[in-house]
Amino acid sequence: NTFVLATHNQHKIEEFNAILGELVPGINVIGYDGPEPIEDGVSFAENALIKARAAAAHTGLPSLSDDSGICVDVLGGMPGIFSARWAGNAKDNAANVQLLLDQMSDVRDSDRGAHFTCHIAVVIPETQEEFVVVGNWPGTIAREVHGVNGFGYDPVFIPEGFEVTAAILDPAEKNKLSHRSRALQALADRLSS
Ligand code: ITT
Repeated sequence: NTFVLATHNQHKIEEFNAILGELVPGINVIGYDGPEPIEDGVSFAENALIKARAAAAHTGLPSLSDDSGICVDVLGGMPGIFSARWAGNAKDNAANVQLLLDQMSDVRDSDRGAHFTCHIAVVIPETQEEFVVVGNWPGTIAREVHGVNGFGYDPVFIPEGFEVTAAILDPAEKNKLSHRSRALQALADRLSS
């Protein structure tokens, strides 16, 4: 029941642990600091598989990965798989968020729809089994940043049914509703069947 989680994003690790602990009792998720593969897939699913396969090959253990991002309707689904490096540099999240706000500055309220997506790949070396589960979280893009919780685009994402951004929500509340929690729910269903 031990899985390697192939991510270098500490926020994802924290959310995985918070969500999975409640969902799949007894599951043990350990970190992975092996080489980072080049994510040159053309879809979230491909990139998730690239990361999980690399961790499985490196460790020989059942491996999980999370490829996620924000897809904005009026931008044809972008930033999408480029979410982590939308402004060119993966380390500069503030620049990514600001660029998105700038691109949306003339977009009216009714056209600001978006969703977060999370694709989780599972690779089990022993059985050569591979699959991908998906979770989406619909909402809209705010006009300015609000809140300090979460990470990434949370300060500009207003989840459907709310009037505040995901970065204002309590982390426990985000973890009940988010794309990551929906994908992990699908994973739990799959693992228990
Ligand atoms: P790993 O590849 O090491 O897992 P990464 O951060 O580079 O980490 P991705 O390529 O999947 O991962 O990029 C995901 C980006 O999408 C992330 O950096 C955020 O900008 C955004 N994102 C994903 N989930 C998010 C969430 O729950 N809240 C806010 N932004 C999120």
